[in-house]
Amino acid sequence: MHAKPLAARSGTDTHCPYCALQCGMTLRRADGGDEAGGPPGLEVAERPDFPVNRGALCVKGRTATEVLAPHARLTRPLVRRSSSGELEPAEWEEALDLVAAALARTRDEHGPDAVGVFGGGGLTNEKAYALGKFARVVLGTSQIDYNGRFCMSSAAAAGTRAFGLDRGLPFPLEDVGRTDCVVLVGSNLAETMPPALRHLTELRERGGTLIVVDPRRTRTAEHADLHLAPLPGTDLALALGLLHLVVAEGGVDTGYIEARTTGWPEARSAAMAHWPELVERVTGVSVPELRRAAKLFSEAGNAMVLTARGPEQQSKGTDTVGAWINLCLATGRPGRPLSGYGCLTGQGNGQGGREHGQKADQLPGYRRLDDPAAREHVAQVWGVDPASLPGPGRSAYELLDALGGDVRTLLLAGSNPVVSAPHAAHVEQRLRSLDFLAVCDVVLSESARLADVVLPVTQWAEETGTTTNLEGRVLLRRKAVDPPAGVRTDLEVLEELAARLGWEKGFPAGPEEVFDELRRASAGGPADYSGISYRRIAAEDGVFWPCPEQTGDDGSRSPHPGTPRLFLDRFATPDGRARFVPVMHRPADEEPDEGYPLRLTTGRVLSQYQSGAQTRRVGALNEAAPGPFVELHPSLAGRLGAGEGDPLTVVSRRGRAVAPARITRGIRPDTVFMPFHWDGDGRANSLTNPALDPVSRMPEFKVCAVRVELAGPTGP
Ligand SMILES: Nc1nc2c(c(=O)[nH]1)N[C@H]1C(S)=C(S)[C@@H](COP(=O)(O)OP(=O)(O)OC[C@H]3O[C@@H](n4cnc5c(=O)[nH]c(N)nc54)[C@H](O)[C@@H]3O)O[C@H]1N2
Ligand SMILES: Nc1nc2c(c(=O)[nH]1)N[C@H]1C(S)=C(S)[C@@H](COP(=O)(O)OP(=O)(O)OC[C@H]3O[C@@H](n4cnc5c(=O)[nH]c(N)nc54)[C@H](O)[C@@H]3O)O[C@H]1N2
Ligand code: SF4
Ligand SMILES: [Mo]
Repeated sequence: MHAKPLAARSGTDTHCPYCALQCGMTLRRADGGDEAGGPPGLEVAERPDFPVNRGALCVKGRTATEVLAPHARLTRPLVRRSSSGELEPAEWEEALDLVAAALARTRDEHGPDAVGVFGGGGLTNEKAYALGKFARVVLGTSQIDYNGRFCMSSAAAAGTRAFGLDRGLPFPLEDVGRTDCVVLVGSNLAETMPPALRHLTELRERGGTLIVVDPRRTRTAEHADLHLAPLPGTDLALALGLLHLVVAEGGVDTGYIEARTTGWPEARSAAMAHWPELVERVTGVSVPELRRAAKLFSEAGNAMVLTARGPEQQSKGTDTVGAWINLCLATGRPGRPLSGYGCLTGQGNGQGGREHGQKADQLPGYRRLDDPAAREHVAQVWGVDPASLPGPGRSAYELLDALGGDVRTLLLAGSNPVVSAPHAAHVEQRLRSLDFLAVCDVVLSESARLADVVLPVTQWAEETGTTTNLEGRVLLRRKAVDPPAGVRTDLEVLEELAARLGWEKGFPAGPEEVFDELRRASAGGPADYSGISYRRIAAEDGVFWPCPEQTGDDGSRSPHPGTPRLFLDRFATPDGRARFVPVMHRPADEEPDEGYPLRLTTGRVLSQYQSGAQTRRVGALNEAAPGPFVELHPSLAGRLGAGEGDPLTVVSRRGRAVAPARITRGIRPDTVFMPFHWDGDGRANSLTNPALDPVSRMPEFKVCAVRVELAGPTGP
């Protein structure tokens, strides 16, 4: 059965299903029907008026409608029947009954904490909110977390520690083009957010300076005035070394420090212990390069540091981001126009997905689950006793690690951990050891293949919902096409399960109705959405949170304008001052040794998205990026006797992976890189280290010790 577009010739304005840029696009009925590559009759058109991408789209966005096509996706529930052991098509009633029965059985036999829920930062705000509420009030479990823990949690923790509030960018992306110096730390946005490159081009055309910090000479680094290539896992030392030099050369903004911060003496002492020569030894970045970077940054009129997964996905990610924030504070950047620190969040709703309660320690509105006032407020919106709400649960990797132990049944929606979790072979085995696994997905992902029941859900263009992009701008994704018969929305699935589990208060399944409840639940919290409505988002092309609902003394309501720029008057700490946190460099959890002499780092390529569950189903994307590879320097390739394309075996303490060599001078000779988008022999996460950051519980995806060998002709 073919999807039927709702869109008229003029089209439906909406946003891309993939990354945190949430590029604006228009979905239109195509005259050519199938020729557009999507479901018959739907094509992606530019939407130049949306300010974030100004019409530009990357290849993933342009081909996104292909995943809507019936052959690419699930259109019927699947059930594993004991007779065959295989997943077989089933009716919705049977599938939902089986899931509800398994959830109830585990809860009754082992207690509510034996039921786990795992969500995703790609889910809309409405879904993330409903999933968190479902876990806390219907199941009564504390065991919920989500893949955002693997994404930006270290930056979130550091931002909260320093500024009292975490919003990816505290300013609109357009400000990046108008500042004077940008330091991009561990972001390859030329591949991961290509339209954002426009803002960097604008910066350089205006005479501004771009500094890129990345162990590889990436497509992004090629645009830089200065490229620093530290050893993976040493950004903390690098940032401290730069701060040392700024202090030594008199670049500190003492007036700002006195007026707007606390804790400088301790942070200063910590930085002064990191001499440039020491930092050169630790990072491999030369003292002259360090000096040049420190000078460019401290002498620029306005300046920004933007971090992404490079420095964050480390077992010291929180302190590492903290060190970059200290550099910004010492030079008087945050809370000043066209200046400051920001994190480039990753997933489509990477920002909103971390605000509304699918995180282990959190209630909607970015409230803390261990805050009595927050519990009181949210319990009142949900119509339950605050004492009935569970406490904080485990972080994502810890939850996956507990599967088959004290967590016996899992509901998974919006993630594919068999490919994307660290130490993936272990995670796969944990998933297999569950009493029951239920997966909601749009495709039969590698994780869904392990399920007892798979529930096929609608996607992106087939449903309405809100996402919050990397700027904290709340956006409306509009429905443009009817879903195929046989799929339901995640919200409908939760409503049905809640009813079967005896929840009598009703579980709203209409997105706007859920959003209205979310607004009330978020009111008064750090991420206050109460003044935002679907109507307003549509009229204003997005509204920045916090946006409280304003009521005058006479009861009259005036709309709050939203908050594009945070911290201009005060920070969100109790005393309004930003906090310096003293941090010291420490090694990676696993440093190279004789048996594992190299560092492996991992990341992304332009044409695949995350675990590849969606993009590996799109022809043009597979042609551009058909499979995994091991990037290595010619000198290392020479030592191994490896030529371009030769199969290499990469071995870590957790496992091995095999992929062809890709030889390039753009990587350090002591480091190899693998993208993580594939399952099977070339799965990068067979190798990665699940060592966790003590504060954010982020795993160390960006550095582990490996050895590399030429794979024999008969394979590993
Ligand atoms: N094409 C594509 N785009 C995406 C995604 C995708 O899967 N594919 N995913 C989206 C998501 S969820 C996210 S989180 C973002 C991620 O966006 P990015 O953070 O830009 O992506 P990565 O490739 O993971 O990492 C960025 C860079 O960090 C470098 N790096 C590795 N180790 C270190 C280190 O120790 N220090 C420093 N400074 N750098 C290091 C890598 O060489 C890499 O070039 O992309 C989003 N956009
Ligand atoms: N080695 C290594 N590993 C990494 C990283 C790295 O840099 N290196 N990066 C980490 C990061 S930053 C991230 S964000 C994770 C991401 O990794 P995953 O969590 O695996 O993310 P996706 O591949 O986007 O998985 C999303 C799944 O949800 C499905 N889906 C999409 N939309 C919906 C929806 O609306 N409802 C439901 N129910 N399902 C939906 C998709 O089809 C897909 O199967 O990977 C992490 N893993
Ligand atoms: S940059 Fe991100 S949001 Fe924009 S089109 Fe590409 S994947 Fe979609
Ligand atoms: Mo991410």
